[in-house]
Amino acid sequence: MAPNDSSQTKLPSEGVEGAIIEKLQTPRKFKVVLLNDDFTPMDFVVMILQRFFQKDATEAKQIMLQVHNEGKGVAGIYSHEVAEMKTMQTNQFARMHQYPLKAIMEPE
Ligand code: TYC
Repeated sequence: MAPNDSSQTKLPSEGVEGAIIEKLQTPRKFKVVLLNDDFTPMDFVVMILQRFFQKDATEAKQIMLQVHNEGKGVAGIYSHEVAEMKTMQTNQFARMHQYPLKAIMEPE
């Protein structure tokens, strides 16, 4: 074979190696999950969902009620960087208002 013959070289997207490379390069998504508590007012949670997660009033209320009734609910799904920012904004804003509301990140 000539030194530079690439006819047998697999492209990164081919074969097992390609599948592994593709998997390694796939950016993971993260859920921002709101947790229920007994003290944070419902309207405050709805406001958070509108302000930080761009939900309209109807969807924000649905998500809030799901958290209230089932213990947790997904506020949104984002890249790691964006999910981290929204989680921190939510927790900081809740703390600033002295409510125990907590947001956590979970791999999708
Ligand atoms: N359970 C709260 C109440 O009854 C409302 C609430 C909803 C709190 C969602 C937190 O993430 C939450 N006032």
